[in-house]
Amino acid sequence: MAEPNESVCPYCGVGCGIKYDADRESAVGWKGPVNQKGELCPKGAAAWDVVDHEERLTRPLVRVNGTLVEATWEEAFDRIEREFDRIVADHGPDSVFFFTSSNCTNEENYLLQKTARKLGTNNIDNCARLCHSSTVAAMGDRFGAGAMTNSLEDLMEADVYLVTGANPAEQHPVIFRSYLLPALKSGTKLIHVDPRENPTTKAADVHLPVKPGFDIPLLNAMAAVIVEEGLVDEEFVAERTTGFDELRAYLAELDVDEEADRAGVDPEDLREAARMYGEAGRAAIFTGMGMSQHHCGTDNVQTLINLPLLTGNVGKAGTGVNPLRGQNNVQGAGDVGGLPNVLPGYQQVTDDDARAAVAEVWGFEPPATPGLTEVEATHRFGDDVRAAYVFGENPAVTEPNANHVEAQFEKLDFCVVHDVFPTETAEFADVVLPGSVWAEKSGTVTNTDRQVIRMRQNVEPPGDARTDLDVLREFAQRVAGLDTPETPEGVFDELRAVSPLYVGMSYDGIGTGSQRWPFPEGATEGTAILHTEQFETGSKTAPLRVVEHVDPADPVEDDELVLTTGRVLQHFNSGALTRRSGVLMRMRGEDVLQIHPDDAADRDIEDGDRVRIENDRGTVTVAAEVTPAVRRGTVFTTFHYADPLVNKLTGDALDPTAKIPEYKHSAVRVLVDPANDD
Ligand SMILES: Nc1nc2c(c(=O)[nH]1)N[C@H]1C(S)=C(S)[C@@H](COP(=O)(O)OP(=O)(O)OC[C@H]3O[C@@H](n4cnc5c(=O)[nH]c(N)nc54)[C@H](O)[C@@H]3O)O[C@H]1N2
Ligand SMILES: Nc1nc2c(c(=O)[nH]1)N[C@H]1C(S)=C(S)[C@@H](COP(=O)(O)OP(=O)(O)OC[C@H]3O[C@@H](n4cnc5c(=O)[nH]c(N)nc54)[C@H](O)[C@@H]3O)O[C@H]1N2
Ligand code: SF4
Ligand SMILES: [Mo]
Repeated sequence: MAEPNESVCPYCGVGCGIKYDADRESAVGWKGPVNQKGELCPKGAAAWDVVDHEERLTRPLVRVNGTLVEATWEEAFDRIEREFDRIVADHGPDSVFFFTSSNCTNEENYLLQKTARKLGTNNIDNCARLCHSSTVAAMGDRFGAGAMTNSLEDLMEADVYLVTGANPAEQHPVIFRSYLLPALKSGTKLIHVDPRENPTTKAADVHLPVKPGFDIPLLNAMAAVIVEEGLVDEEFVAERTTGFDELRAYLAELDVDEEADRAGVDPEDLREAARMYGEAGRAAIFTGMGMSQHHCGTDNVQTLINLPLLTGNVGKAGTGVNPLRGQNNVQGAGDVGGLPNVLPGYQQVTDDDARAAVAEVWGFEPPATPGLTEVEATHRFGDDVRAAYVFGENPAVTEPNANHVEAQFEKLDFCVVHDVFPTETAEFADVVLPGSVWAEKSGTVTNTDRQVIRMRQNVEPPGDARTDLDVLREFAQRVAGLDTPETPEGVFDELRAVSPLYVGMSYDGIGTGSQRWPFPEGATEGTAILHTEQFETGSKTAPLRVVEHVDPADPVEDDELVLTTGRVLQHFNSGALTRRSGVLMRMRGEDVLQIHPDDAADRDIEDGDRVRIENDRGTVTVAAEVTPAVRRGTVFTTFHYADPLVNKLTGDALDPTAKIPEYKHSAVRVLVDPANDD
């Protein structure tokens, strides 16, 4: 079988339509609900490379005398069943932790979270924890929903974009090219807040090169200018917010110049940005990892949310707060309950009525105590957590403080990795289960602007590999005695029955288009713009909040620089897929450290030199790219490579509310690698 059926790109949250093209023996775009002209970025265009790759896992593996050897499915599942039974009997269900996958479908994630809950634990989390959990916490608190407030289409109507801590030109390329750039060409202005100049900055009218970790002073200063210069939407503030007097009093005490200085930006540029945002008829915010991935990530977004509330920029076209989501289904993995504190549709596990409603459909009641988050769980491996099921995630590369993560994985009694490649995490597995990639499965994913889109199978999985849904169904049956619907459509129907957000959708109705949540029962379509009359909290008003700056977790000594990490266009996250694509590796084969010319000169570093980046947690070596694009005092690398494993340098600090790691601020020493002289 090789059929060019409409599927969805396995990479980012844009959710472009792709399918196999037999003539070209490659992936091509189809006219999807987002990539309406069939356009793809280089990653999507190279996505076939991973389907027929020679390193694909094609047989189950089990560890025998320390080595992973090929096994039958029967042997692999017998081992899993025995070990899970034993560990749960000895230590209880909360000794097991499930990593569910933001790279996989709603149906797959739904089944795995249901399995965990049948087993008696809420210990299930996904990469959203590492990504936008802080954004979701702040937006949930203020607006009652953590997702994009607006749709890509209506966002084209904005007069001003404020893009902070995000680089959509590289990370959400089809959104950037097909939605933002056309708007910019027809007059929309762009403010970019980022410590680096990158391809997004090239399109910007104002660039604020914020010091990593100092977004709160910057945003407070912008709010102060808005109040000081009379740019507040008084009618909106009166009708739709609370807490204005307190915030105004706080902002009146702030010295804008001092706060701009603290944030490391020019006060006049900051004032200009604040005026642009405050004077716009419609101003829209896009927010990314530069905001969310700090130990004050929730506070960062709390501060950000004051801007639209002060200026009336929420609840109408071309406005709002729009987190650009990560993987093709990170939105969905959370929507369907792949989180330790919520059931499908973000119903709290602590809510008796929600649990009872779910129990009506499931026939059993999920546990009432929230589970562990992903990094918290890793920190407890070998302690109260004894076993892990890792589905479509590569935490050995992507969790912070990688040397520590490695030591923790070694402490597990039992570890299952369910992936498509022999990843760095699979090195710690006792059993490896070969799953299916995008072209080999069917189901639905939910993209960044809440559109549920269908994936359709193009080819069979290779060798003995099985579709992920099939693997998860047998896992559910073996470890939890759970019978599950056979088809993705069957699972989707059950999901709708328990999730108020998806209840009005239908698999057929989605077709080759999309349906957007919230989609209430009996509605003819989903809701594009949230919070129009009232907020999703159910209240007409949302609170304004006073937020104080919090210093980054790592103190920075005089001879140290601040390492901030992120992404490039050609690679994706741990690189498990993109490092295996010949095309993408030819475009960008290795990592570099961006360093400012003055910082380089201070250290006798020349462009292209091998440099050592080190701190108490680890050392990595990369080539230096000496460039004024990165601000002085800050250096930047990606985390896409297993070598150099940049996460050896990032720390264990977590946001107290959302438990997101501080990937965007680590103190490091940078020096010329002595090996340069060899
Ligand atoms: N090509 C590509 N696309 C991807 C991915 C990928 O790996 N590669 N991953 C996907 C995933 S999972 C995600 S979550 C999204 C993430 O998409 P983005 O949020 O755009 O990703 P990042 O590059 O991590 O961070 C964005 C920017 O934050 C800046 N930054 C660093 N520190 C700070 C700070 O303290 N304050 C501010 N304001 N900015 C700061 C960085 O310089 C960087 O340019 O991308 C998705 N799309
Ligand atoms: N330093 C630093 N670290 C970071 C970040 C950062 O900005 N800086 N960003 C963080 C963020 S936002 C994120 S989201 C995480 C990402 O962290 P991860 O989710 O761990 O990274 P991925 O590379 O997306 O991992 C996906 C895994 O799923 C597998 N996979 C892909 N498709 C399928 C499929 O269809 N089926 C199955 N079974 N497996 C599949 C891949 O082979 C791969 O092993 O990294 C975090 N780590
Ligand atoms: S923009 Fe995102 S979804 Fe679209 S082709 Fe590129 S990686 Fe895939
Ligand atoms: Mo992410």
